[in-house]
Amino acid sequence: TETYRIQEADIATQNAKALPALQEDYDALRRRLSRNGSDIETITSAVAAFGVALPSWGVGTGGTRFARYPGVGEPRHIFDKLEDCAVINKLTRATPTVSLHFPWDKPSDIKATRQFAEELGLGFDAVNSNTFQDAAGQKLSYKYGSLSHTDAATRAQAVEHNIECIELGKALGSKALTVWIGDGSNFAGQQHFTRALERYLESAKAIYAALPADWHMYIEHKLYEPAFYSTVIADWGTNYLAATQLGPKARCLVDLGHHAPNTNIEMIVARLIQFGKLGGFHFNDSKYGDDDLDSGSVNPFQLFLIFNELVDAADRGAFDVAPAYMLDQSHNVTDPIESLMSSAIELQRRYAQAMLIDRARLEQAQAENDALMALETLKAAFNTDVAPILAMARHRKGGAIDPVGLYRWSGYRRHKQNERPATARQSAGIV
Ligand code: LRH
Ligand code: MN
Ligand code: MN
Repeated sequence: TETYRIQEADIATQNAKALPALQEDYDALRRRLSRNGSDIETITSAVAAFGVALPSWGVGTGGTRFARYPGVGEPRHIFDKLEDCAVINKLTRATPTVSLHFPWDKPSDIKATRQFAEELGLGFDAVNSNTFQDAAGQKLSYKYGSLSHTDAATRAQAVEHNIECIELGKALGSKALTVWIGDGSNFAGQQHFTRALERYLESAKAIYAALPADWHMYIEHKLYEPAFYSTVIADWGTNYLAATQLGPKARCLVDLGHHAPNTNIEMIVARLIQFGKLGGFHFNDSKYGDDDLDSGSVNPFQLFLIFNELVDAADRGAFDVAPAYMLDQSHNVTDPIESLMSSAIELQRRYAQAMLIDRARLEQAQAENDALMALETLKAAFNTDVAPILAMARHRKGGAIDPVGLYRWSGYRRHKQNERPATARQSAGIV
């Protein structure tokens, strides 16, 4: 069957209709920003250069442990997933890479996968290992842990899987491995805290030793779930210690949903930057726990404050390596393509606003302990509508001025419904 693709010509036609109004808004914003000494072109170029990796696991409809309600035309395999990721990038021009999760999206044919991605204009960001569930045919179970398991053979199996992920990543052109473990305990006394961390470190060192010279290993901490009493890498402090023990290639990954409620995540970001250990992000948003909601959908100000730290640090030349930006979301009630497009744009929005912050004024307010003026300075940037900058950056790169509008107009999902017939299992709601 024919494969439907949104055409460059479709984008050009739709953009032509939207461009006059955009140009008007952009010019007005240019004048407004220049009154405050900001050059709109500098910000537009920086936004255009911004990229965030898509999670391969995020393009299929997500679910909870209670139910999953798949949509139509869902991706069936890695090739369909890459095809969907390419749509997101084609319309937003903000998501040039994909982060794969193994064994969920383990390609059976690596060469073909890499070639298909290249044809679609996509590259690969960090590969993710999975030792938080048992894979089909696996010898030893991770029910009681993986890298920190009490049983040496189980730990070795988990190490082996991570090394295999590195090998797969090398063949795909990735440059990093993200390690998140579900290891922990559900009952007080179940696990010896110190010994469990010792075992983890020993295993993690074996993985670290297998990293190519130009790779990074991102360690992701998480407060709870699936373990509900303790987790081995529970917080950024433990994460920092582990990354420090491992060496310079090991860095901390901040998943926005992995902290206790009300934690000051932007300050954690600042601390990790200060001590050279910020590896990157899994962007998402949450109200209660690891909700994996769309970035900026619950707490956009927090996202802005995180970008404030990132822009401030970049201005100070504080990064030896740029942090890796990845989305990690679960889309239960929306079309994942729409959610991922608007989430990537949401990151660009907060990034653009963070660049608008009058840093001299902020510094002065801080020096004078003028708390109100400090907040006003941040709010002035946060309250600026930078949508014309984002749309113009997309347009100039060949993306859509209105990505969600164009996507809906294209009927992409309806085309995929025909091209990707639901299997019997899918229609029975089993997958
Ligand atoms: C754990 C996590 C981790 C996994 C992903 C699917 O909660 O954030 O990054 O790899 O979810
Ligand atoms: Mn994550
Ligand atoms: Mn998570």
